[in-house]
Amino acid sequence: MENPTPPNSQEEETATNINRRNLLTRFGIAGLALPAATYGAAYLTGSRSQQGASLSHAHGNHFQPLASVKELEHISVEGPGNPALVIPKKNFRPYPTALPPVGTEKVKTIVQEVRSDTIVQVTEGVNYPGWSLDGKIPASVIRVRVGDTVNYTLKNQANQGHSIDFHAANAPWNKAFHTIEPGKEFSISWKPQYPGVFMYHCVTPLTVQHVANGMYGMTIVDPEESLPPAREYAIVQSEFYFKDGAIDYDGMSAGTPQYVVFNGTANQYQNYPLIAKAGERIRLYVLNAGPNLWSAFHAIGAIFDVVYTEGNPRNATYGHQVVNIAPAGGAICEMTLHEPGLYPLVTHSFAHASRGAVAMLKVI
Ligand SMILES: [Cu+2]
Repeated sequence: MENPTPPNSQEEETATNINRRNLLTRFGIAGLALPAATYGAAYLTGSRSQQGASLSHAHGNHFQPLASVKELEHISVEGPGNPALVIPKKNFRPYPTALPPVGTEKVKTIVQEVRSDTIVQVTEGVNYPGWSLDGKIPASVIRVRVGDTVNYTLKNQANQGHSIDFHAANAPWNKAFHTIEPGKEFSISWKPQYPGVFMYHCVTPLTVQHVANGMYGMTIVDPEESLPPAREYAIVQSEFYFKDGAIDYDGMSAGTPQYVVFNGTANQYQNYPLIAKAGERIRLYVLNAGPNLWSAFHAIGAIFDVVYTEGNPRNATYGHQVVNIAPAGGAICEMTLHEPGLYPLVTHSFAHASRGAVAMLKVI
């Protein structure tokens, strides 16, 4: 597959990241890469074999075996997304949607570095001057398990104060989520108690500005006993307020974005569809980072046979045509599709979908 520039222009990208991407590309699985280096080295090294293991590991499930990575070649497709917002394949690399395995370590050590110089390519010719928690927008998926100990450090390399707010943690705001001045760092240790799909973000005032500028990511807390294997993808819906080449602060306050996107870039998965094999279990981890709009998450041509509200398996409901996800809300949406074809994923608030929140799911 092509290996052009990353979706978020990350000039500060480390040699480790670049080498790792080359390695993954060589094995043809760059699209399945753990997005970024914020997990410790233990997460990065061996992730290829762990990925394979996570896809084939049996938990007594009755689902059809999952397709191998090699079968999932990226293919361009025509789709219902606004054609004006579809980025050509040339010089673009989609934000990875596949997930890191949760890992067996009981202690998860995570270090993130705040940046104020993270450019995200929202669509062709629109480069948003964002802020980020780890050099990418959205920030990397953090995946832990109930009962783990999470040792997290935030280093503020930006030129103003920032902070961290883990929705997956029980921690007092005034102690855990206070603003860290430039050049300083802050560490917090917490234990996930509830499984789910949670938001983490900067909470420094004006928070709408810090979130709209890109300071958010998804935390997945796996239950103590893993869910059965599935083709897993992560999707973060969010908004960008950018008009005439400048940040639209009025729109930010009014909640009228120019772009509504999945994983930072409008319609990027039209050229790089998410792939699943007919008959295999598809599990979508969905977070609505907002900061302002609701998501009416829907798969065109498909019904989610089970949805775990907030990503907690105890919140199972069945047969969803649409999933209502509030700003900061999360969900796990599962389905098994038996007929090959295209199943676009959208927010069914079509005014927002037409601003970029369309992803193509291709069943082969
Ligand atoms: Cu911030």
